[in-house]
Amino acid sequence: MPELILVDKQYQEHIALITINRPKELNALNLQVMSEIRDALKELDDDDSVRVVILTGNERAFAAGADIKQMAGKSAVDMLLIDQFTTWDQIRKTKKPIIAAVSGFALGGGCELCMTCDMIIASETAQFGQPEIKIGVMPGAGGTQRLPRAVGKAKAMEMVLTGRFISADEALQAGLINKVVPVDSYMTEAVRLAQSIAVQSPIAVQLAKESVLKAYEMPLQESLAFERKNFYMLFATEDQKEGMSAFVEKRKPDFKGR
Ligand code: DAK
Repeated sequence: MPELILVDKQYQEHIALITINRPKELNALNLQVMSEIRDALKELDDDDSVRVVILTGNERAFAAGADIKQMAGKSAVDMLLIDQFTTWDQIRKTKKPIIAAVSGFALGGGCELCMTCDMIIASETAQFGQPEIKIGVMPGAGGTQRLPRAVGKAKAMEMVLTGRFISADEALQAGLINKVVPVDSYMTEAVRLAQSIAVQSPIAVQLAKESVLKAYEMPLQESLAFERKNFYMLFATEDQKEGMSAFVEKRKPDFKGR
């Protein structure tokens, strides 16, 4: 049983919720939290009743970064042997869409964890930042790579080199997040987005997610070829027949994920 996160497999129909639960430490991501998130995502990925996952913290903090107290005394060799990257890579490989519902601080590893998710819904109080520079290091879980792809080089460079936090509004304008809503409705908004994905064909959603991610990982010609194969593959599914028949018959499709 996880101790530092809460997992609700049936938060809503087809929607699971993972809540990071270290409120006193502003949800600092120690090794145990990250392993528990990884394990929960793997279990939810394997569960056909789940179609979308929401990852959240609490109103004050999504996560204020990796646990500085746990990292402070580590040597380079300790960090290498702990090999946190494998855990982060496994999270990135989750097949189902993950929506980060963010309020308060999303800093350092917390910001990187949001960016490892597929979409971000933020409350007006959310603050995003990569403040690692202020403690003598730099982002290590994708912050120097995913942030510039999301907000462009100039803003990413400023955030990474000065540690400045940006507000939810600035993050929205910069293209880092999907939507900003009042603090009392960020979970409702995340659920609304999750529901609009959960009604689609799960298999099409999975292949579409995989294809969009390739836009960041491959040269254009290769990712276009990848997209094409996934597109063809969907014509082998019952959901494609159902989706197109339903359109022609003017009814709602009933997707089974087959
Ligand atoms: N780690 C550990 N404890 C933290 C923490 C953190 N990141 N952030 C906050 N806390 C703890 C505080 O120590 C405090 O604990 P007590 O003193 O009460 O025991 C409690 O949470 C409340 O925090 P504050 O008293 O500081 O609250 P304030 O409202 O005054 O300030 C703050 C909130 C978020 C501005 C401040 O706490 C802060 O600056 N926190 C640190 C933010 C930060 O620097 N984050 C980046 C950490 S480095 C990797 C993957 C990821 C990473 C690295 C490698 N690999 C895959 C290899 C990531 C690195 C990082 O994230």
